[in-house]
Amino acid sequence: MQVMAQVGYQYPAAAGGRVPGVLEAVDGCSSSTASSSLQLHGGGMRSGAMSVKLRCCGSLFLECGRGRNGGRVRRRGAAVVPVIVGCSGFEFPPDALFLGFDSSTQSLKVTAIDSELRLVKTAKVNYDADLKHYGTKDGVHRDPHVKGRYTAPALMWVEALDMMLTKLAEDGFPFHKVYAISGSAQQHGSVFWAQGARDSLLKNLDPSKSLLSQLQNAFATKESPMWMDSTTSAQCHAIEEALGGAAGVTALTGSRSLERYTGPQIRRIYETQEDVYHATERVSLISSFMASLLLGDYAAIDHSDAAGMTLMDLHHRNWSPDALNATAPGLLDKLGPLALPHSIAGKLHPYYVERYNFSPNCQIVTWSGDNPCSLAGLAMTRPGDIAISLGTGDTVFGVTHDSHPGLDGHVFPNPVDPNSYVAMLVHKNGSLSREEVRNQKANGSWEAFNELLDKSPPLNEGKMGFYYKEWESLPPLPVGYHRYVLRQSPSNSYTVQEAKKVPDFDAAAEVRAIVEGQFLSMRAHAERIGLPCPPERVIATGGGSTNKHLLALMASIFGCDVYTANCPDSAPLGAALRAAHGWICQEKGAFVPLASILKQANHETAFQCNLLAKKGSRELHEKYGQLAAVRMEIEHQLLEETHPPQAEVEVEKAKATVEKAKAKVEKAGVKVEIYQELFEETYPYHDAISSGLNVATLDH
Ligand code: XUL
Repeated sequence: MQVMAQVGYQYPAAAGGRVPGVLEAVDGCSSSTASSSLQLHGGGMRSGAMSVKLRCCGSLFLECGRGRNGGRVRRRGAAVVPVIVGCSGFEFPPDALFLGFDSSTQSLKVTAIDSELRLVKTAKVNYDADLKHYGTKDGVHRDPHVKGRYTAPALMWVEALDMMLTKLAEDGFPFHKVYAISGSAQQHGSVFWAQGARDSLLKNLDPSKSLLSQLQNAFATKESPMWMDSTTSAQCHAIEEALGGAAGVTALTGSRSLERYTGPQIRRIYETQEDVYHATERVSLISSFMASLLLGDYAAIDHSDAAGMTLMDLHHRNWSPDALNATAPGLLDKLGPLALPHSIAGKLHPYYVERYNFSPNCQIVTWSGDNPCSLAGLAMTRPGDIAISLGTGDTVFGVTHDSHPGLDGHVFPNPVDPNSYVAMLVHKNGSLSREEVRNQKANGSWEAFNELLDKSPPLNEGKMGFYYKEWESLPPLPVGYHRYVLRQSPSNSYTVQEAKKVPDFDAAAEVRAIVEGQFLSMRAHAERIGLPCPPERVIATGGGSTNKHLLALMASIFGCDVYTANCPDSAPLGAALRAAHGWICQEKGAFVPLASILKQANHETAFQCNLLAKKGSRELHEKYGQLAAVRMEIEHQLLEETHPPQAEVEVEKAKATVEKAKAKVEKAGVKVEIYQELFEETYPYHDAISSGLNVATLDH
């Protein structure tokens, strides 16, 4: 087959000079086939377009760092830019079903779509309610002794899969029609597989037994660090220092090194539970962990989810040796290979064929993170749109071609288009804080909450609140509520000068303050990372997107129409679509653009969006713009007052030291409570460093 494609490309500024581009085939056609038939025009420019002629279609990588004689020029910032050449013209088998899981913070969900992209089944296992014996609250364990330490039991996720498949079987779900399965999972969380788990357990799953009963000894630690954890400031700081500071690590990996990110979490395990680290054969993300259960083997981590680890070189899409060195020794062997998000991980393990009657040809498409999968589920192919997910935490994301949007946000490869990126903001206190205010001011009722919201005027008469029930990630502020009444200037706008801090608001003002405050913060930070402002559309998703009152306010603040998707669970839906996408790419032996799959359906699909709230007046949008600027100033002040970065680092260093000492004491069989008391007493933590060491020495 001969394909002509016009390909746009960009060199990073740092690549500099006149560097001819060289195309390398990576996926879909072999290197020799591609290079022997390539004709390139336009190399040597920093950005532009070129014509590409090749005999097959597939994913290609443009390497901007080779000399004219073909020798590799190693220069700083040289990048590999994925170039996708698409195929179109295909049909899914008429009876095919595609399954998408979502192993989220609070539940395991599943969504099935048919060959016409219609939703045919959804189901859910809630961890707190259906798996009470793990004792989680909101799906997590909060360590009562270590502030900010959040974990979840890996076995709970295993049992949830057992339970989900049993549930589907009881409902008579036609497993034999499933052509491919993919999945989504909460990002950043990690699972530490024990030495030997792959060969002795995973590969030998016995269909007469549950997964749970067979994987009891599969983990080096039963408690998995997860995204809500904030105990790794010291590790983040050390990693950033090793990688050229905040700017250096962001340029390399697409994000700052953040507490919830997997690299710092692994480093903390290495520092505080060295025996666990050495007993680990493979570290999976939750996404690749769940895929491994289905595969009966270790599944690779995909490029999109890997971008949330502080370990992957975003531009070359490989593990960065510098980042690995800054994290823990021997880590490369424990991570395994990386994979393109649309790649096939392998066939479903025979365990599921025999136990549930799946087809032996059912394919596992590489799993990814929940935010990347949501982007697919919302069919976000237009760069002018942004998505806002109102969940446990709130996220804002959109498609971008800029891989360096700044320190506030995160950038990861687009899971359905390796030629673009996703820019994202994460506010940890989403519904966590909204629900707290609802419980305190509206008797736990959303109806009462909405009535109060409607009672208070737009802009809240200058009453502005900051509500952090848990440690916030953006802005990085500790638990606390802060309320201000702003002064109105003679020109009628609100200013930060003479803003008065107050202890409380009345119920209506409090309810408006939390919602306006959260949306203003999203708007201001979204603008800072280069997301469109105002966007063409906001597509709202997640649990909170069913509340029209919230969406009306969102439309006023963002200054555009707000849509919701036909199916509010965009992450498992996106995973199901990715299953279909990966399957068709495999069938065609080439990359198939997602848009052409979505275009196939000439009827209403699960991926259509509905207009829920019309944009407000332009004047109000502008006034909210001024308020957003004031909010950023106050955020800045709060950061300076409550969060001097160096003190925070000291705190975390001390915590890590104490934990390490605690682990030694535990090993020596000494009671650890004494230890904890000592730690609490020695707060603020500088002193804890020395007291921690003293106790450890004493007990030995
Ligand atoms: C993203 C993040 C959260 C989790 C929630 O960086 O930490 O959105 O993915 O599941």
